[in-house]
Amino acid sequence: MKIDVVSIFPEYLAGLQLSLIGKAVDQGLLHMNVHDLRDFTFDRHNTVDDSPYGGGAGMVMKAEPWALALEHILGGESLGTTVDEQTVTGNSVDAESDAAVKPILIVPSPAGPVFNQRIAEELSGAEHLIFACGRYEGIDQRVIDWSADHFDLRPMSIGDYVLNGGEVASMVMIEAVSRLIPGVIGNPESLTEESHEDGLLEYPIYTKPSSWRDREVPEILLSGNHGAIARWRRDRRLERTAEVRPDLLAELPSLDKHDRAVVE
Ligand code: 6GU
Repeated sequence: MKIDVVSIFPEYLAGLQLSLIGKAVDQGLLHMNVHDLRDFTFDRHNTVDDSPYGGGAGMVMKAEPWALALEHILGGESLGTTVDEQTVTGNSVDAESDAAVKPILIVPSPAGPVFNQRIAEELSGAEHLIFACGRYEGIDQRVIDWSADHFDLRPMSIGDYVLNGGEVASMVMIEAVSRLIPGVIGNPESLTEESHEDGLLEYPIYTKPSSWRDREVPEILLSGNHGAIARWRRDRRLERTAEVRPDLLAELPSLDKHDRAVVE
């Protein structure tokens, strides 16, 4: 997968070179490029913002630097990307077709639909993601509208609160997406029993010692009875989800009799 990020604070994204994502880049599983929006300005002060038409507080990011930055990224697009190379974008186009697929342009914004694990899974199948990190009050709407002709445009929020810019939100989404790319996480089994993977929160976990400051590990986990352990873990997931995220339970496909007895 190729990921491009455009920001006026490219140093923000340096953290992505650490840990698992940095390793995925080193291994060639992920190609990441961070671009400085100011490199696409030509005045003495590298101006990227101006006051809003119609008045109001704050500043608006100018359209032209964004268009030039995005065109620069498109210029590096390999020709002949085919639909069947981009597997999970939801496009139902004939797999034989070699019509080029538009790169996905994610515009972090508290005004977008809320990012979640389903969207992370969908995006993890894409060939090329671009994150346009806005600052100030946002980006001139005309370059957003223009971009829809060239990109699969995805405004995206990471939750119902306000950040100062799209950088941290982009890092959140990049981490959630890239860890789902095959090979990025060493043991793929660790992806299967996580919170949000199947709509339930995860079960509590323990390691040695079995007794710590008079607190014992639940006895069943020491029993070696794998069936009973699996049932216990599912019960704890159901309990925890019912307690802290009843909204998630409501979205699950119907529970069986045992599951229902646990959450009621
Ligand atoms: Cl994606 N951007 C900003 N600036 N604030 C946010 C957000 C994104 N998601 C929640 N709040």
